[in-house]
Amino acid sequence: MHRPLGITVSRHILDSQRLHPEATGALSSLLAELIVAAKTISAEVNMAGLADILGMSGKTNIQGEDVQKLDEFANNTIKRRMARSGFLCVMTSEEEEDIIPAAEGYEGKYTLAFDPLDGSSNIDVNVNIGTIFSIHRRLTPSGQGSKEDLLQKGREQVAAGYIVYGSSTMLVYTTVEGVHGFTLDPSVGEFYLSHPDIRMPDRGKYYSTNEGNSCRWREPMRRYIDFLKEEDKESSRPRSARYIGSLVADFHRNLIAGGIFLYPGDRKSPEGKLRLLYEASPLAFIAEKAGGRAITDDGRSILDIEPTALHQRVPLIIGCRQDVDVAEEFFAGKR
Ligand code: AHM
Ligand code: MG
Repeated sequence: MHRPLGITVSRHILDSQRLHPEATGALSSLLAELIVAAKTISAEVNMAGLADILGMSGKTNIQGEDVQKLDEFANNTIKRRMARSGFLCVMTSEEEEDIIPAAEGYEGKYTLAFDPLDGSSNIDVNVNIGTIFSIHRRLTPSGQGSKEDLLQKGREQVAAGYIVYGSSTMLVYTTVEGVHGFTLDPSVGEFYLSHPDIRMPDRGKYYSTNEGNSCRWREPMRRYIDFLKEEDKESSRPRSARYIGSLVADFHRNLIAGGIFLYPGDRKSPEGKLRLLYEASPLAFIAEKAGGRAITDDGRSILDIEPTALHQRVPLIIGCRQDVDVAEEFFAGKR
């Protein structure tokens, strides 16, 4: 088969680095290590379901290795690889209560917040899941990093991205130079540039929210969703509902095809469900770089929130700019 000469993600990262003569290459190398972890997770995700068949009683596989749950596998893969990458001082993961310091002697100048496998309810049922990451420059001067290094505003991110394990595996990342998407060719084991310079449409076709929670929603959310379902040709309503229940997959669809995702606070969970540091903040960074917006249900910009805890939750409204603007008016009581 003839394969076109594609731009690999490593080539792309190095080319972006060239635009910054002052860059040391540490961020590029960090991303390269993270991408190896992502490919390892992708391979394991593709084997999901076979583990029980190939393994003995689900505990060990035919190589005699322990069969781990996928989210545990993803967490260990990123944590172990990145702790010795030499580019990080500290990490935080959705799967770990405390900070994860870099291995002694391997401390570097960046921090990493990650959700190893997001969309946990979809893991065992062969529906799209993803990995999300957020990178900041450290604040403390040297040695192993601390919580303080991780509790930084989203606006200060130096890079953010996600990997969606879908009908194919895709990586989407941004540094300062726009948002770019890469698709994994599993036969070569390389991510190739497939979606250069992604821009979100100004207005979308879809809305994504868990309507099963509507009995707990506050008034503005109910009214906004009702509004999206009304018929009005000029404003492209009614909108279509699409909800996978994996933030990465729902966000990815809205990024490419256009839409809005909402997980507001409600009567049961005033702060919503999603986590600021490794879910909302990196996706907000990507959304803004692609021309979209991300706010809370009281109109604060997600990227300007000062985090106070590693696993803090935040109400999230994210998507196409005009759609978020209209939602904001509803939540502010202006409509
Ligand atoms: P998780 O981190 O346990 O996977 O939870 C986060 C997920 C998101 O991917 C998704 O947007 C949301 O939870 C779905 O929640 P719900 O099942 O309440 O609709
Ligand atoms: Mg998650």
